[in-house]
Amino acid sequence: MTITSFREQLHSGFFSEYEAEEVYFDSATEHQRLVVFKNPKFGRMMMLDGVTQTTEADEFIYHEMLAHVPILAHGNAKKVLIIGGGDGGMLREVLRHSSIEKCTMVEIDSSVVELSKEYLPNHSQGAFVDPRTNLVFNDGSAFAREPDDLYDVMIVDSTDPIGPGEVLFQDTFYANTRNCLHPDGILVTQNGVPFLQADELRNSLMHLKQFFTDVSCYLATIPTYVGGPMAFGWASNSKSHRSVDVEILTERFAQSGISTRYYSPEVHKGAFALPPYISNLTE
Ligand code: AG3
Repeated sequence: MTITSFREQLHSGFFSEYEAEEVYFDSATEHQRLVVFKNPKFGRMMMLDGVTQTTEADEFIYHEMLAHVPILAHGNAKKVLIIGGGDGGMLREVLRHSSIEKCTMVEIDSSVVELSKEYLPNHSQGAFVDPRTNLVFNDGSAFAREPDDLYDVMIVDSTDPIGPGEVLFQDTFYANTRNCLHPDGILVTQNGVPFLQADELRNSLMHLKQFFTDVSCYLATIPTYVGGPMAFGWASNSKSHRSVDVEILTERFAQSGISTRYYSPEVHKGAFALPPYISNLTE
């Protein structure tokens, strides 16, 4: 009996390979090769151009940490902008805050949204039909040049800097993120696994420092983004957002009424503690 499997192609020199009990979709979209299959450990999972994007089992870690950390650090966010995020998991977590009045999501590949609705419905859990959702199909870098509004929090839920996601790691895009944000807004970005992708983080933060006064990163460990903790870029012109006390976060979190499986005010604070091999990349 042959076992079907998919091998991740992200890093050179070693590979993660996932057994596929069932393959739901495997074809090229207008922008990339998209695969959805079921793995015995991680449940349904999606790969784009040979890179694991999201799995049913561990998506909560990534989505909770990219949504709740900036929203609760801000404390008064009403409008959130997501760049990418086609599976709808980020939209779901953002909209769990009843204080959010509008969430714009800008996805380049409409097939990712359509196929995620069909095969990964637990990611969006109805978020696409929430009246607060403003779904735009466009290139995130083009949108950031002329945004429709000013946002309190901007979340870059992108692929890695290869293929369609590459422009989202470049200087022009980072400069334009300021067009999208209120002066006290917060930008967070998916910035790879620094143990294996050190240059990616170093470059992103270096660019961001030209445009924001407070730039750093925070961490979370997501099992299928292999190689150690993942780094999320953090940029703001308001230093106080990164140093909010745990007591205040606890109050805001309780107020939100949200229950989480990874995020907690203590985890939020701790996520900004960086081991030297990572803090060196932020200097
Ligand atoms: N997109 C981020 C995938 C990054 C994978 N990178 C890596 N393993 N270095 C996730 C989309 C979820 N909404």
